[in-house]
Amino acid sequence: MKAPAAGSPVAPGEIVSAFAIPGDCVSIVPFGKGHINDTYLSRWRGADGAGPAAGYLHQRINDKVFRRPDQVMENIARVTAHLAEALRREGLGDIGRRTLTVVPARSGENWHRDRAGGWWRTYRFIGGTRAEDRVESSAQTGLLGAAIGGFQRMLADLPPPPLHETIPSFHDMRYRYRQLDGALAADAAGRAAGVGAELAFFAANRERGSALMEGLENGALPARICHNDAKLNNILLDDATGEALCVVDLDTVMPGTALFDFGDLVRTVAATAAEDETDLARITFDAGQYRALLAGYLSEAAGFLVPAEAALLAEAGRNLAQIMGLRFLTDYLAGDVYYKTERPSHNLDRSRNQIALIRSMDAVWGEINRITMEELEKVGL
Ligand code: ADP
Ligand code: GN1
Ligand code: MG
Repeated sequence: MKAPAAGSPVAPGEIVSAFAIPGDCVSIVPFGKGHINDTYLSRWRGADGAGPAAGYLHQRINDKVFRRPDQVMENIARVTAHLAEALRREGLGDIGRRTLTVVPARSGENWHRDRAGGWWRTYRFIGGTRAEDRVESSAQTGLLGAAIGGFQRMLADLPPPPLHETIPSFHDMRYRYRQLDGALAADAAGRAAGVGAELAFFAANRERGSALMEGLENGALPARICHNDAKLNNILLDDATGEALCVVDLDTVMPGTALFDFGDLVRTVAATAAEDETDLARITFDAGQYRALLAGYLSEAAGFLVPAEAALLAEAGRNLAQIMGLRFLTDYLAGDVYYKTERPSHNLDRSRNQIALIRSMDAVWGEINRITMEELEKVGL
């Protein structure tokens, strides 16, 4: 077989046999809407050809984003084993659908490198589920909060050593502002002239965005293992019940503040439109959803949150929306080098969307605080 040209990616069909999967591969198709990795679903039939074909999910890990994919996989192997053990202890059935299962490569590693140097991993595909960009019903919302609260709770006793920091300074607002400054100065895609209003918004809000990181740095907020990408479409919903079933996309599980995860949930679940909705009039903050989400989160997290964390719960959603808005704008200025995009304005649309959401939260800030106090009081915090 001819070696691929430098930089050209190896197709998934070529790597699936490197993983310890029984039977014959009958199909491979691109899958999902993640912004970072290349994801494929394969189907396999056993030797007798009987029964439904088993599914596996293969991902080419984005090694521009994750500089040490081996460390990412070391983290994920530890985290998934620990979660499976915790779920077993809690007597929950169907563990293989409630947490990811890594399928090792035949080499014994939990990753495989292709002949072009690409990094691959495989999970069991969790069938009968879907990932959504918008919450479907308020009945779902509390369970989404509980899924992330439970994820944090179950990982609180992960034994040492600490997890690798797979992306340094990931939610550090000041670092994200410096990246925006750099992208603006370079103006690599010649787009700076068109983003004056967005730059003005972020400049005006530069200071208030630092509360979470400052709390982590001065020790007021405890460092906990958290997901760090706890948005709605990283939680699989059960097709049969619509309930939150499994938290996926574990690449960024590492120490942070629990508020990063709650904030990511708030900006994606309590928003009335998807993250890339372009009709800004449709993007508002839904206070009822926020209350249900918070109540669900607290049903798991009230037992471990300290008062300093409780005091910043209301701030978390605004904060994470600000980080995302900044990062989308930075990538737009840089020429769409980080996130996957479907149109030239996609990152700008996403940034404007997050700004609209922050504005909508600001408009009901008093109500957000009141709801937060009421829900905290109910759980004695
Ligand atoms: P990215 O890092 O690019 O966002 P994800 O790990 O989030 O990639 O995977 C992309 C999508 O694939 C997820 O949003 C989810 O819809 C789906 N997915 C991920 N892992 C599984 C799995 N084991 N079973 C079923 N669906 C999955
Ligand atoms: C990326 O991989 P995905 O699509 O689940 C990003 C998150 C952003 C998110 C915005 C490693 O998440 O930080 O919040 O896009 N992940 C990484 O949708 O940068
Ligand atoms: Mg994802």
